[in-house]
Amino acid sequence: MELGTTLTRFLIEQQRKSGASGDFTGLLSEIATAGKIISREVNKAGLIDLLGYKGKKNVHGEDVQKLDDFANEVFINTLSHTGHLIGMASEEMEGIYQIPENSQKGKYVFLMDPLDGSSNIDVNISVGSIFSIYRRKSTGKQATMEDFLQPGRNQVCAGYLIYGSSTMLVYTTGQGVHGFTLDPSIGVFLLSHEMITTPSRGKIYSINEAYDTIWTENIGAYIDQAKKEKKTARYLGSLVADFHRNLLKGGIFLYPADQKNPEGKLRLLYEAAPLAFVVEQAAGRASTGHAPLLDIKPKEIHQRIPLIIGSAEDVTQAEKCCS
Ligand code: AHM
Ligand code: MG
Repeated sequence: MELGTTLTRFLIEQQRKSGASGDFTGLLSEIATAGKIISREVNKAGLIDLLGYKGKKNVHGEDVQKLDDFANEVFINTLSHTGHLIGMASEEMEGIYQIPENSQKGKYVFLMDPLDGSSNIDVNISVGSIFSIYRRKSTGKQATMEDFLQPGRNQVCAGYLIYGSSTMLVYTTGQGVHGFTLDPSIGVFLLSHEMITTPSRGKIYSINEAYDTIWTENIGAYIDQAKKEKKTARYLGSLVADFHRNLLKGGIFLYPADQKNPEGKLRLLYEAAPLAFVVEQAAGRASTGHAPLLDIKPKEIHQRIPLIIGSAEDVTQAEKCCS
């Protein structure tokens, strides 16, 4: 479709072509709305001392929410009334959020990391929101754990918003990966990247090398190979930004297990699985080092997992160092 097409028109066209019910059109439109609201607040974060964030008081002496709590609430308020969801889960909430009694319910569950990398906001580094949608398994009046504890392979939609030098929405419903850039002058997402494919081999490796003495896998062997191949290191410590750059340019991102975090640091359901679905749809790969990430059946909603993700050949090479 023509670059510059609005997200709304793109979604309607996709719905028409696939004969779908319109659930995703509704959900993705509201995800885009949430993204615009969060983007607006993230952009104001430089005024931190004036407006006061992070649970502090603002200049008017009012309590102000942390931005990640704010983002969480924005997604809940925006999506819980769409009629498409039965429940939600978030990195910011301990348990499941049930769609309220008085709201219409639907057949999907929504999972999110509402504001990943939020410690980077104060220093003006890009951050993002990651989301994932599954069809529910249970049939009762409320969502159950079973609805959320599904392998990533069952995702029906996943993506992220990146709040960077521009704000972008990148998503997949299993028919390729599409990217939209927010035109702030009209407040509309426009198609900027249709059918993203990631190079099969990249120049970039992204890892927090400060932990090399405590990695539990032989990731060091892979990093040595990467250096011999004259790859270059890029690591922001903001997953969405590191992932997005590597997706477009080609590269590999690794957050392995270490002695401090024997399961790794990143969350399977809110971070790893959604990005794994995106990367596979873009012809890349995602792995735990031992198994395809999307095959992992979660045991609990906040489970952590080691993540190796990016260009297909690079991920395969890194996996060999774990075997
Ligand atoms: P968060 O969910 O507390 O924001 O932490 C996740 C972030 C990711 O964005 C990033 O990839 C990772 O933590 C960086 O961790 P480290 O500082 O250990 O390298
Ligand atoms: Mg996070």
